[in-house]
Amino acid sequence: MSLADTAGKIAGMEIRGAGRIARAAAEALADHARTVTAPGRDAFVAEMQRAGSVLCATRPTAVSLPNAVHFVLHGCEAAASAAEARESVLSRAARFIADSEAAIARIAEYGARHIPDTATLMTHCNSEAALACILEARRLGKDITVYATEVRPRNQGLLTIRTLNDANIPTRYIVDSAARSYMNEIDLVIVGADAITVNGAVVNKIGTAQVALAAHEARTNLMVAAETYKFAPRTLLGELIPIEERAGAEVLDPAVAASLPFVTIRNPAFDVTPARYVDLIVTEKGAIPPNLAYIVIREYLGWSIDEFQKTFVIHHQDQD
Ligand code: RI2
Repeated sequence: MSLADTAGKIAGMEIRGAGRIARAAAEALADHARTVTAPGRDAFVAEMQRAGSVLCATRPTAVSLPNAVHFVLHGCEAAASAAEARESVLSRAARFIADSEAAIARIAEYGARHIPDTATLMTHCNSEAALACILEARRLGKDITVYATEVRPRNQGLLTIRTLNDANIPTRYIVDSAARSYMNEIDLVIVGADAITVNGAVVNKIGTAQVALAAHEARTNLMVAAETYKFAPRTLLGELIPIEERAGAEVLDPAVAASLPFVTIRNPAFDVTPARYVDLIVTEKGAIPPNLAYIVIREYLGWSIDEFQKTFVIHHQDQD
């Protein structure tokens, strides 16, 4: 698939889910490296960096996207020739994709351990990582029932209930606003993440923060399933994760909207759940409490505060 095709499909959410868009970006960079005809090393590297920027610009919130691009292009600049740079891109893209798939399997294994033998769960949106934990728990013979939300406006809940149904898991499909009404019946909420900040705040599908607040109030635990490449190094010095706002037409028919000149539609795709409402983050390296997010950024993504202080201006904001 061409770079423009992949970028268009990610922007239009034909390819969606933070992990899937990261793998699609890695694959697009590899395809681009195979086909690009830049004259010489410098031109090749510049073209690959341009391609990386095009992909990163498609969806601003999921940090898996820039992390994947950073991983695949890392070392490209140090290559002695265009051929060497191309080889580096191809092998790192293949490694990212394989590692990402292996990470999901590991998260499933670790996450399932935190699901009780008999449990009523709630999930919001359609997270590959969160569902992997639920499916693994079921595979282990646990007695699971899942409440899955609808997820307005894109209805990703439909994808979730199909997957759960195919696994013969009893599922209750509810509108987003019913989350609190059922929370007292829920043993554990499991969601994915598009980004996790250094202070352990979780950026995920719009509505996650409300579900988390309801869970907190009902004393129900909330577990986040997220690969380490969902952690956001740029938040080390206080930089905020941008929240993507999508077209109003996803929420309201444009013809209806046009008849309401005083009404403006707001359609943020994500919200931020503060770390204090998150009990556990399950990564492929193990489960951590949210306040250990910095360790993941330092140990597994290889970013230290020193490196950042050399690169970025220090901000003094906190995302939470
Ligand atoms: P996995 C999705 O974003 C949802 O917010 C989901 O919770 C998150 O990515 C993580 O998904 P969208 O693309 O990577 O539907 O766990 O906006 O699949």
